[in-house]
Amino acid sequence: MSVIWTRRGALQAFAAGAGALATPLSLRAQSRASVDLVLRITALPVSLQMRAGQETRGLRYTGEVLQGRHDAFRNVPGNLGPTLELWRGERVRIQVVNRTSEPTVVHWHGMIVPSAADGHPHQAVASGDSYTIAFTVQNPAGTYLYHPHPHGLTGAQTYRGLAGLLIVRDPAERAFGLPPRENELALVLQDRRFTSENQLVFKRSMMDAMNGVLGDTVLVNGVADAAFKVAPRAYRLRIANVSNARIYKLAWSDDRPLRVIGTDGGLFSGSEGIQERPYVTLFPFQRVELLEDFGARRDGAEIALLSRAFAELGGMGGMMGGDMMGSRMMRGTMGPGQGEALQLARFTVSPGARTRVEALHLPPDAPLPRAGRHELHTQLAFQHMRGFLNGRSFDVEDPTAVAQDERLPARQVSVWTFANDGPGMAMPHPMHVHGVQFRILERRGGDAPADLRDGLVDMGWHDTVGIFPGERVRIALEPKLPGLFMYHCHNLEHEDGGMMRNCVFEG
Ligand SMILES: [Cu+2]
Repeated sequence: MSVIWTRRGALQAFAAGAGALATPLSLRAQSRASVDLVLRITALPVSLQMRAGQETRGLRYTGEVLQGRHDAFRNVPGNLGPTLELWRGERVRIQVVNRTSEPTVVHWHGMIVPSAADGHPHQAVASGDSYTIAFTVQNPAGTYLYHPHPHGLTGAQTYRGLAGLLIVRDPAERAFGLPPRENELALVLQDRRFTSENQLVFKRSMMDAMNGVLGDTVLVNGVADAAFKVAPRAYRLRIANVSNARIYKLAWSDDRPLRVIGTDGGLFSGSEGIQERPYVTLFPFQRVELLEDFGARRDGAEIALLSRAFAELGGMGGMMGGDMMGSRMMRGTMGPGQGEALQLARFTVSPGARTRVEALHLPPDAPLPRAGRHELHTQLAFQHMRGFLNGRSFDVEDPTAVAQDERLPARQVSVWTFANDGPGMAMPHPMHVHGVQFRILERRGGDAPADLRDGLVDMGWHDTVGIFPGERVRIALEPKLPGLFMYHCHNLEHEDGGMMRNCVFEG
């Protein structure tokens, strides 16, 4: 007997169970052979309009629905993969087709998926090949990503256009008082450098390999000079930093504070509430969700989302003076620097009737692990153009190698300390752990820079945490699925430079 799993059925199951896997066991057993969605994602070369003038050559993901909901993919205008929208509890099968000229593999960033589906570099397939993975969507509603993860090629492939948003939705969100779908905007931020013929400029100097590749043009959803017309209403803004190395200091041009309602792993709980920040510090591959009331501005108002200037953070810029002078000097000789002021997107408020902004009713608190019996400690270092985690780099000869201090139990809370105090060059490192969402317990030592500190959003659930030079950050994590996963710096040039290791969740 086959069970037909309709959206309506899923909604009822959620209403009754309020959990990710509310399907009764018997039903799950009966329907094991079937899936809700069968998708195909193809990575391929493209040539398209990314800014005024000539077309730009790059790469891109395309998406097709082979079976199930036809609204699973939403196309994005520029050089960015389609947005994949999944419902919590859906069982998904995805065929990944590699039509690029290099090996590649897709990682489902922030998603709790089995090790076999995670997109580890050793799972990369050659040009012309394909592979298929399957998972059940366990994550809470939130803003996640998919992007390539072949060792040594992640930076170049992502830079050339292989990346996309993955939005998880949950019927339970309807009770939260969030803006409706038509008042929701996703903004994927990527900085790029172009030649005068509009071609992408990737790594071209030692500086790029050390600091990570930075651009002077910010693409939003794959296009330059992004502009949006918005209604005078409250919007849910999902902002994802999908830049190889750039840290953004997000702010509104009219200096209104940012109202943060969620992070990498979804929405805040009721007691965390709305967090107001004068600006938000967003490291590579972190996401943040904002509740922005454009109705608080006058009709026709023009405002911009900016990245404000901040001082260089160690690295080569820091060595050359660590000030704006040094940064400007570098720009002239070596390309754009970290911490430069940039305009990201413009918003024009359409005239119209203001509606009262609904009060938010965020979900109850998720249990917050504060301590774990198992402790891990990893020292971060960047030296001689390579990244190190406890003195080790990713081992290309033995890509599934795991050391004793990289093993932790599944289904138990562990506390993992990342200490950015290793030998070599002092620089910030956004650390990412696959297969989990974690809590940030504390930051100690090496104060976060004064001009970025107030923009840190450390509450909520995260899969990537920015760690400043000299800092020790402790996180608590409770892996749900056992198996081989990874942890690494998400500055893509650091990751490709070996600052990546395996970890095993045992159980
Ligand atoms: Cu790094």
